[in-house]
Amino acid sequence: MLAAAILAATVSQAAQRPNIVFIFSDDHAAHAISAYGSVINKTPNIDRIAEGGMLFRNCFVGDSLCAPSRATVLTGKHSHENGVIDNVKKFDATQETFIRILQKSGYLTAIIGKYHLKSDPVGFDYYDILPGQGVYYNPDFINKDGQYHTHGYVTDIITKKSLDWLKQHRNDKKPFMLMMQHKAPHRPWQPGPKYLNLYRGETIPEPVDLFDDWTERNTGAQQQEMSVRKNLILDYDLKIGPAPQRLDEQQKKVWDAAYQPQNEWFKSANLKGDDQVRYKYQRYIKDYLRCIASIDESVGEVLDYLKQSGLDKNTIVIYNSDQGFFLGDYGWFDKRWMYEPSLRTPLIVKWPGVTKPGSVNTDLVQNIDFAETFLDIAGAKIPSDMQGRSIVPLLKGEHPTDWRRSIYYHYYEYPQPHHVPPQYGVRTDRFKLVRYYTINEWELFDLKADPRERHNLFNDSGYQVTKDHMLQLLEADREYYKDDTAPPVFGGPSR
Ligand code: SGN
Ligand code: CA
Repeated sequence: MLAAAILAATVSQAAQRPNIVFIFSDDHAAHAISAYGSVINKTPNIDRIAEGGMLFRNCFVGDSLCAPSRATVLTGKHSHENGVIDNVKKFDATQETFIRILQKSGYLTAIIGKYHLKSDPVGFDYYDILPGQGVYYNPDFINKDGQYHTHGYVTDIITKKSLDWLKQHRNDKKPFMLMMQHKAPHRPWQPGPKYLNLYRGETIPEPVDLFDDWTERNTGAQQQEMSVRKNLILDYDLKIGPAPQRLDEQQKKVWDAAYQPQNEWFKSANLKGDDQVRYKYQRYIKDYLRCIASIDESVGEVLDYLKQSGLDKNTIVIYNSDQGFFLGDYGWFDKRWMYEPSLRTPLIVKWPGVTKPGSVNTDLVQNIDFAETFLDIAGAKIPSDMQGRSIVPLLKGEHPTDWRRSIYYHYYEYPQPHHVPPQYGVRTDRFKLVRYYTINEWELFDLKADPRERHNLFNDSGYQVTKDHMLQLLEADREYYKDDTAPPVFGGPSR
């Protein structure tokens, strides 16, 4: 009798557990989402998630790079703990992940799209992933039967696969977690046929520091290879050259019709110096935003399907990216730095009946929190060695008084690609301290007074107290997260 009652309770509890659709894009900076106040594009469908849910203004990554971020999402641990400190290392899939626990606790689990962790996905009932970085046109995929070829545009294909999977499982008894992971808007920013002419004839606003010469920054910033001026490749990045070989005849025709006239113009214009930088920025940013237009359309299709099927009532929808990106900010493309444009990542969560529609949270949240959050949502036990904290209370509108006061960051990959110096640091709601430990240089910023991080206050005597406090905080965070993979803050090379 009692056993039957317990079983009934468990079953009804299980029946109430929400589904989760985690939409994860690649390199989509928050400042290219209109809900975050983008001045360069509109994302009406991503904005719908924010209108119905909660937008996190201060969500950051622990290591602004693809594979490290993905390993962190799965494990709830910083790079040094999960082993994926760069895009070269293979993820050790024998370690514990939230998805394995979710699966064991009765969730149906699936991943579709970019995985990028080198080892086979573990903990997924279903997977259909791009090999490595994947490609935009006519991509290969890998499922349990092996690698196979597809035809079409990658964002559309991932969307169709995801919708098919949802349709197939909409009536299952088990709750599900679908990780829908896009390639876009990653380099080389190849737009889909439908959006190749978006923004034609328009001028996208330039960031204020497109012409940054980095003289006010650390010496590593002068040696990077990610500048709009010098490092964007004409044919590969800016499409000033023949159409990519992967395209079929029809796709080539549409591509050439879009790019050839401008390419002719560019050849005859003979632009020099800053004029050429401006032109490169326009070509770069328009293609990046065109890729996002496809993502936004995809989000709309998923939201529409959830609504139409009735799944929306008990499905949490999350929009996030593996890191931010420089959109000409500081004169750059790419990511990696602890600077704001690449440190921040969009996080928008719509949880029916829980998140207040149109709400905004400003607490310091990090991608080490996601695994714990998913487990909390599922009512599963959170392993004690996961390093983040569930944001479920924040989603409910609460602000725990003991919430973290700082986030920790550590980037490793050097020198290829892009020559960004290894760095670790700490950020509070107002200040940021970064150490480039291989060149032993430091930066301290007051983000309130200097949001574009141009004025290094590390040697400013007026900020001595802040500096000491931030140094203590950095050491404390390194200890708390057990990171001994770089020189210590105190007692290492001199400051
Ligand atoms: C590729 C890109 C880089 C990019 C990395 C990492 N070059 O190597 O520009 O920084 O991916 O991106 S490309 O010529 O291959 O496009 S990540 O998102 O996977 O970390
Ligand atoms: Ca990425």
